[in-house]
Amino acid sequence: MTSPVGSLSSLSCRCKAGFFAPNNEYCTACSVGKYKDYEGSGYCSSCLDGETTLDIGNASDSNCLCMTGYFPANNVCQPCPAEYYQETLASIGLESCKPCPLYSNSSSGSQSRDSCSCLKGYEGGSSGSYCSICPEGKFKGSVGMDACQGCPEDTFNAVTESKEISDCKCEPGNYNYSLTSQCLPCNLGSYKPLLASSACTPCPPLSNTTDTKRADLSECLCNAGYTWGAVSYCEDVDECTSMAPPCVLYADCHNTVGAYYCTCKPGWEFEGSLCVDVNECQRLTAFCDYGVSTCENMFGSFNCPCVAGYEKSGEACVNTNGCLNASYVCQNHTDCFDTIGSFYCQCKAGYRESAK
Ligand SMILES: [Ca+2]
Ligand SMILES: [Ca+2]
Repeated sequence: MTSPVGSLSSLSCRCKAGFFAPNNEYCTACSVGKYKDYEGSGYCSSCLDGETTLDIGNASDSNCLCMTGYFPANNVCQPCPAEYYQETLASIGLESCKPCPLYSNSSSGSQSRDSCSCLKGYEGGSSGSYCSICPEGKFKGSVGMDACQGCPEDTFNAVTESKEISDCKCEPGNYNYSLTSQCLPCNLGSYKPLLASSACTPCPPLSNTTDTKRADLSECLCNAGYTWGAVSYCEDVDECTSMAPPCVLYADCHNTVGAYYCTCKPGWEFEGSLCVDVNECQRLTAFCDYGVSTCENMFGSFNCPCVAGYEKSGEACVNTNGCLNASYVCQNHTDCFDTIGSFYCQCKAGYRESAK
């Protein structure tokens, strides 16, 4: 405070430039952002909009400098444009506004790099970069430094830089249930190979899956009795011609679509799972001519052998002409006479039986 020589009281004192006297008492320095460029009473003036001072007690408006976030242009302080920031006083021009780091932006007049926020689809602080791309399987729908969010359960996005949760599609093996917008596992008998919120595809005819949530056609397995085929996805297995005969000994195999069955050969019948011989003689199903033949059981069949004195003629038993087979038995001068089942010799006329 200065006072004219001989002043009688402090009221005669005048504040120096850069100082003012609130309530006309002691002189006080103009605060930051203000100046007073004359000696005497009066108040400090504010710097222009966008300007401030480095310290207090400024005596000239030349001490008013552009604030952080502003730069001087045509003697006026203007805010740095969006996507830039400026963190020092006394900037010298637009070039003192620095661009935000890659993948971030700011509002105009930003005062520090911290005002730069990662764009949608980018997260802050990971992998050494200021902002990093959201990797596959994650998204970020807001501007800011927070981390990318993972896709919801059973969903995935196959793109980077995702900004929308809607990029998350149902993973293979899952489909989008329209009522709840949730991904649900494909039902038994269906599959879905795509990363998409689409429906599951039914397995081809005659095939099925062993579990839900299947992603590939190859998990549609042919039903029992069918096998993967050249014409249709699943075709009948001909079990009868397969490497291992499916029927027991003495049985015939019959193929059907999707199955097969076995029957015992003629003359054989099932006893449990085995085919055993039918005893046609015991069963009285063998129609032998019992006057001239008997019944003889055989494996898988039977026989009707002729009784003594009869012989087979085709299927029938006929009397054996004993004279044809045994003519040598009758001596000279005898005639042979055939009988049913035998023969006898008789002396020709004029001869008599000699003594034995
Ligand atoms: Ca079959
Ligand atoms: Ca038999």
